[in-house]
Amino acid sequence: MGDAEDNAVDVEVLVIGAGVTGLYQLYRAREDGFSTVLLEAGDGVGGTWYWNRYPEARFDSESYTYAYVFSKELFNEWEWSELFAGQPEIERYFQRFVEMFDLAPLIRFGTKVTSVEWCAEDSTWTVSAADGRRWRARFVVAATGMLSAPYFPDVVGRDDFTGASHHTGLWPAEGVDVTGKRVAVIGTGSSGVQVIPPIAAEAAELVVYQRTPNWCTPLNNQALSAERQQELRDDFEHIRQTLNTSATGFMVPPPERLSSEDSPEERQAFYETMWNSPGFAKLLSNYKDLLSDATINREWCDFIAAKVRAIVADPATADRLIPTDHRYGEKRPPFVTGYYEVFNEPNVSLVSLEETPITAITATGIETTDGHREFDVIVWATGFDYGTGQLRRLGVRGVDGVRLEDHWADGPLTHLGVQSSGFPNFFFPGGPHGASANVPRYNTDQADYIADLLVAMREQGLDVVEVPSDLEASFTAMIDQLSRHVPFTKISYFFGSNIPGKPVKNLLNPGGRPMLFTFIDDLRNEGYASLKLSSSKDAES
Ligand code: N01
Repeated sequence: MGDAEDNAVDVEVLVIGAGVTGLYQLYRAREDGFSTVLLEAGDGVGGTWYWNRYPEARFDSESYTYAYVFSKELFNEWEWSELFAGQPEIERYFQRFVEMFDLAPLIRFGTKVTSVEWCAEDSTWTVSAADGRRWRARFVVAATGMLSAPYFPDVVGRDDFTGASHHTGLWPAEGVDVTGKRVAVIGTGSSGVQVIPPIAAEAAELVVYQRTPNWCTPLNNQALSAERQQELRDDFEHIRQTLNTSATGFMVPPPERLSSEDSPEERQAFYETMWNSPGFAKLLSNYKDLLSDATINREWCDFIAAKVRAIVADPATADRLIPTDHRYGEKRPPFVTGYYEVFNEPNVSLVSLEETPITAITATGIETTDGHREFDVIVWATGFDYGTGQLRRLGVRGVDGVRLEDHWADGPLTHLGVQSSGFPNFFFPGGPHGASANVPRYNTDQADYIADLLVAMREQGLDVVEVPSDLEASFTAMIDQLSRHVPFTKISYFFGSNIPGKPVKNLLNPGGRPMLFTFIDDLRNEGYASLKLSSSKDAES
């Protein structure tokens, strides 16, 4: 690589982001013998589990299905205390991973990347941080996360509020004291419905500002006993095999029955079993035709609605908590613990923003068309600029200075959800056209693909990989084509529709893991011939 007269540090593989994907990519790069460094804006590891440290932030994938499974030693050593672990335990897990594999010397914390610029002369990327440090990297892997650019609605007066104001995705490390305070939570997605019960338990008054409700069902968390821990260890090879190969990346058994195989009474009993099952089982182990048969989906929704009405004492509040704009599975369903129950507490009330929209945030509170209320704390549980949010803000400038955000002006264009044309040697596992599966499983599939590709190139004496534009076009067209048949509808943030002005395009790969595996296998078998591989020495000569 070129001279370091500009004080840039030379490195072969530069990873951005110390979340589940970036840490694994760093590990692979080091194991594969590349010089490598990881730049992280925060002061600790965990990515989404570093930033989302609000009370009761926790997994809704079973803990051991989210964890790394490449290392039996780590799997055996780590004891998850709960089926769905909470944020502090998850953060500790990633710290232990870094410690066990001695990755800390390779991580630069407090390093906010501000630009990533391609230099055609020597086929390297110059990566700059906010404090002026620079690196010159052969390969850049931007593992910046899909839920990492917090979204604040553009509400009049948002900055005028003089009390404490926090987004769930940027929760302060020192916590937020809500004891005896008047608190507003805006937003009732997965984050909102997790943070509402613990706040309700501490606050003098909690007002939940809900735009539209979700189909929430119980998480059904439980402690993992010593016996269960041992069973998991004994079952490691099976767990690893299933998590590495299954379509969903979960251990949850797939659906067994069509709804038509059961009588109406049997279906109600089955729904009760589903209601009492852990996490995503309600989606993944439900009737085979749950998402394809509108009548059955309605029946399951009616079952949930009846549960809500049985839990929530005030019928008008219960009605407001029951969705009317989407069926089950058309948006990513949240899983809850004691959520509906809090609306029976005297200090908790619900405001429907469909009935009385917010008109302004003031210095002292929130004004809706129904009047003004004063608060000490406002919690913004208003979600994220999914998939492309962080990548579009990274200052990526490819061949001829083309900006990634311009290349994606009408929606992301990708190959395998890991590369874009005109951005050689730039990868974004966990970015757009990514996981419709258990996220760490899908993202580490992509990280392995990238790592294997770099090794294969090195073996051939090559070090530059570009995606031909026709390959990117055909992959993106296939995503758009398959998107006509997905359960998630355009009101889901998976289509970007929660962000004003964002192109409404599917940000997931509807073909999921099976399709990803097929593409990767084909590329591997053909020696990556569909990609444009070359040597940086050719560019220099
Ligand atoms: O974000 P969301 P999230 N005025 O976009 C509302 C993962 N996650 O942070 O539905 C008022 O789902 C918006 O209303 P509406 C998980 O993948 C996992 O909660 O658009 N309200 C909605 O209620 C999840 O899906 C866990 O009508 C406004 C909320 O804000 C993803 O993160 C836990 C508004 C945003 O909900 C995102 O969840 C937490 C406005 N202008 C999160 N704009 C686990 O358990 C938006 N809203 C692992």
